Amino acid sequence: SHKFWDTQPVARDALQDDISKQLEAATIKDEKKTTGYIKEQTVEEIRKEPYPLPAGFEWCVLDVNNEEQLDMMYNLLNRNYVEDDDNMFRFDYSRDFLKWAVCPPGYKVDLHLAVRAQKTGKLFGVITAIPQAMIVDGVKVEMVEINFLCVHKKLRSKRLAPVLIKEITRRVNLTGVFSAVYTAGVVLPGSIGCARYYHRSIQFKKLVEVGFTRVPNNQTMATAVKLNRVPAQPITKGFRAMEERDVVGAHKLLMDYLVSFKVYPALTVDEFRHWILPKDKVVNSYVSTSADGTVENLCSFYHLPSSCVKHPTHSHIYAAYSYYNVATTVPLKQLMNDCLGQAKAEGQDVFNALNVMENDKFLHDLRFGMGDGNLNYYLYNWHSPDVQPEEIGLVLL
Ligand code: NHW
Ligand code: EN5
Repeated sequence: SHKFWDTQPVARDALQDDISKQLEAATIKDEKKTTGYIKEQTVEEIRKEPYPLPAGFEWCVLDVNNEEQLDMMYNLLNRNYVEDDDNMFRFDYSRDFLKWAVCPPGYKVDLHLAVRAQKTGKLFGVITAIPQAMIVDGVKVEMVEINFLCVHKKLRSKRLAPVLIKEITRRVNLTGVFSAVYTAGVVLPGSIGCARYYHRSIQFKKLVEVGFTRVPNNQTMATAVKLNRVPAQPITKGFRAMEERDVVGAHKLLMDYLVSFKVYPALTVDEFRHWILPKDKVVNSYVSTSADGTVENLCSFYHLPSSCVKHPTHSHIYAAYSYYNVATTVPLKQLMNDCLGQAKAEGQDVFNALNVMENDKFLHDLRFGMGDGNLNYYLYNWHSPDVQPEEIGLVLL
């Protein structure tokens, strides 16, 4: 059982709880609707005072445009954030990445929440929320995306995470938003679907050295290195880095594509511009257009290195993560092979992708292998039918 999650408005196991009971009559008038609030609330009934913290700690917000505060957030995450199952690698989101990730159009500093020691000011916990409208089974809902929940290793298992979650919920509720979306490697109540991580080696030898992958039994290092070569030059005609002049067309291309999924973000042009325009060492995107400039193909990846926790010589693995891709005039496989070449040119050691959207169409043929990690997708206070990975049109950072 879950002492905290059992008190929260998230989908219960269908066996435990009747779906109809979770859908408040006020939201679901149409019997055929499969999606709606689990608990209806108004801003007026939300508590006005912050939740209490254990003695010696206080709430603060992080202004990531202030170098000192950005450093504090960076350091907490760099030392205490997500690791793989064997504690060999730990995500090392860069400072520029963090700024980009938490400051999309409409962000609120108040939702970059942290816990610090009263005396020293040292950070012990963080959680962030950014606004994002989502489409769930055809219904548009104002939500926030939750990310970067982290408690310092020295303060683990003391129930600080539920306090962070309750306080960010309260602050989000005060902005008139009552639902959220998030992903996690761990299984918790409220999951709507589960995706798998796949990995494509780019610097095969290094990945073996750090223990990220191994030489298959039937191969030598030399043959494995050869098999993992990627083309230096893109094959897709007119393939180039995306620019401002492509934004409106690429936005339309992506949104027209995303309608075919059961869960996806309702991106405005400004949000799309923020998330997709190339940013050095943060996000790369590429397009190809017809003669008149119509964007026909789009691919993108973000940069998320991991520190090698124990390795004596290699400090990091540089990983590109597949982001949003749409192919209309070439096979998706070809577009993604070109994308792999760009990731290599950008100095990446590995290209990671989830089996969401149509990624299954290229994973096998482009030599991706299944990783040992899962990614569970969650909704808070929004009922949704379960979704298969290929029905998910959302990639969170
Ligand atoms: S997932 C990455 C989460 N971060 C990490 O894994 C970093 C390394 N780990 C830690 O820092 C991406 C700690 O282990 C954390 C837990 C802080 C994870 N999500 O304080 P206690 C995100 O950021 C539950 C949600 O003693 P701890 C998404 C756990 O089940 N809940 O544990 C974040 C238990 O509850 P239960 C999680 O190890 C989404 C309780 O926490 C969780 O010291 C957040 C134990 O607390 C997780 N990843 O700290 C939800 N991991 O009921 C947002 C554990 O089982 C919800 N727990 O007893 C929406 C809010 C906004 C709504 C707006 C309308
Ligand atoms: C919230 N926005 O476990 C995100 N990564 O597979 C937070 N494994 O890198 C949620 N264990 O399989 C994050 N190599 C959840 C993921 C947490 C990190 C994580 C996994 C994903 C990962 C690697 C390294 C494993 C090291 C030992 C992995 C094998 C790849 C190889 C490719 C070729 C065919 C054989 C397998």
